[in-house]
Amino acid sequence: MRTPSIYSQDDPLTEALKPSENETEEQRRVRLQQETEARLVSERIDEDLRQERERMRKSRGDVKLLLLGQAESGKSTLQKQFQLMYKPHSLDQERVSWRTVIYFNVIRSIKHILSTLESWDDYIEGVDAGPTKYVPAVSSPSPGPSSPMMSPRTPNGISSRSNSPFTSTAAGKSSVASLRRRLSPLVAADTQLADKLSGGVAVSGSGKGNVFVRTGWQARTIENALGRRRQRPSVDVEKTEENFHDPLIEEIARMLEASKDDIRELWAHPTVKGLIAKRRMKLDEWAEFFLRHIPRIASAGYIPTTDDILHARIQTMGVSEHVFDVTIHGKSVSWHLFDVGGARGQRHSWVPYFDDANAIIFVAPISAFDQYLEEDPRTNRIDDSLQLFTQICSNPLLKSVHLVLFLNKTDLLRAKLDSGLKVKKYITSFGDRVNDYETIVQYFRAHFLQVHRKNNENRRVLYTHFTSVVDTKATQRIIGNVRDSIFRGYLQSAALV
Ligand SMILES: Nc1nc2c(ncn2[C@@H]2O[C@H](COP(=O)(O)OP(=O)(O)O)[C@@H](O)[C@H]2O)c(=O)[nH]1
Ligand SMILES: [Mg+2]
Repeated sequence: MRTPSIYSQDDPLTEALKPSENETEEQRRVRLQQETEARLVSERIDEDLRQERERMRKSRGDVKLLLLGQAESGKSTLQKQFQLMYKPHSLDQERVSWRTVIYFNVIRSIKHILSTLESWDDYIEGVDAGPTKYVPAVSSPSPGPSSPMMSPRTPNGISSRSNSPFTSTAAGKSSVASLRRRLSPLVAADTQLADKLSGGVAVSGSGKGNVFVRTGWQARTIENALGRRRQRPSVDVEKTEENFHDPLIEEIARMLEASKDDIRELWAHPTVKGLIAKRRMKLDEWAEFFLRHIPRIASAGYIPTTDDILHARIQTMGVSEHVFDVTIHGKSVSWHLFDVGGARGQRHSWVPYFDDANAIIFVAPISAFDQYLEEDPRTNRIDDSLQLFTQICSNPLLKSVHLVLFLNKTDLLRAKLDSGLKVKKYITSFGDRVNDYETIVQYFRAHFLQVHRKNNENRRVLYTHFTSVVDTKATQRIIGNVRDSIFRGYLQSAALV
């Protein structure tokens, strides 16, 4: 018996699909099976198209929220807080893949400490040879022209023999040398880890030697590892993350466990502590967090906690979209959160998203008054944030967008002030104001408000929050607040339709 529905007189494939005159029973069975499969594929395509049309239709009423700000301002961390609040299970699914990033953060930090110590070794030798040698402050920016908005200052390397942070030079050097030797296999794994995370993609137009990930890297990290394992027929793989084992990551986990005491010793080393205290060694902000927790992170069977994930650092490439269903007053609306790459070379990719954005959260790290852009070491970070904020406020495409400003990293600002840092040293226009937290945050806030006021044709409101987006409880309260204010605007515009 034939199944006529699939054939048509007009269909050019009719001839090809028509059964031959003397079809055997086996041929007929194969043909029918192929026809069924073809029909299923066709139905699946139709269903995908229908869903896409439905998504397009529905998304007209969705909220589109952009997270903007310079690199390292806290955009991706804020995105994780949204995820934690509105889709917590998805963060659980990713938990294992964050281990790769955290190991990478740890190894990069160790590498940085060791290479900084190496330059200080040279310094000590240079001092021994004669006192005139110039010593650059390690990883501090080179002096350059000062910038227009807040008259920031670029620091110079200061050289002084009496400033040497070394307590016991000979003993210190020999213990560092043996730590370096023992930690070298771990440090060497850095390149492989970087390759794994970026999938071998090198990106230009951003900071030096950084590793980027694209949307969905968490799932791909898991799939790649599973894919490799599936090729080995003797291994029975269950596709759950709990059973996910990447050979490279497992090897690094073993090395970390074996090096736990060495890492702890390096981190507690008086030379390292001295260099950090005298600001001759500048570690990434997250480095300190992970090195402090090394006994836990370097233990066998380590699974990242939510706090670890919030502190993990990996640069975003391009724009990644995250969708959440947000319910308020019994009404559920889809929110599309767009997290962007913030380095200068990445900013052009934001523009296509400006057209139909409803809201922006601009994230500006106010702890960064003593820091400079990695992609342009002459530009003070606060000044860059102000310039960027000016561009956002004055962009005609964004003139009716709901605007929220997060003055972020307030916890790090407090820590810097506690350690004796003076804003005036980096931002001359701060002048002789009192160097305390409250005065400083209000001073920075006033500058952002001024930018907004000068670029506010539509007389829109600017909602400002002082934040530390690694603090879950406080951030979730603020997210609730932002949600309410966006919804008020959303309902007003819906009422006008
Ligand atoms: N202590 C502290 N760290 C933060 C804060 N916001 C972000 N970070 C850390 O700063 C690093 C860069 O943040 P990220 O969200 O990746 O910045 P992005 O480049 O803007 O996406 C990460 O290691 C974060 O954990 C904050 O408010 N306080
Ligand atoms: Mg990011």
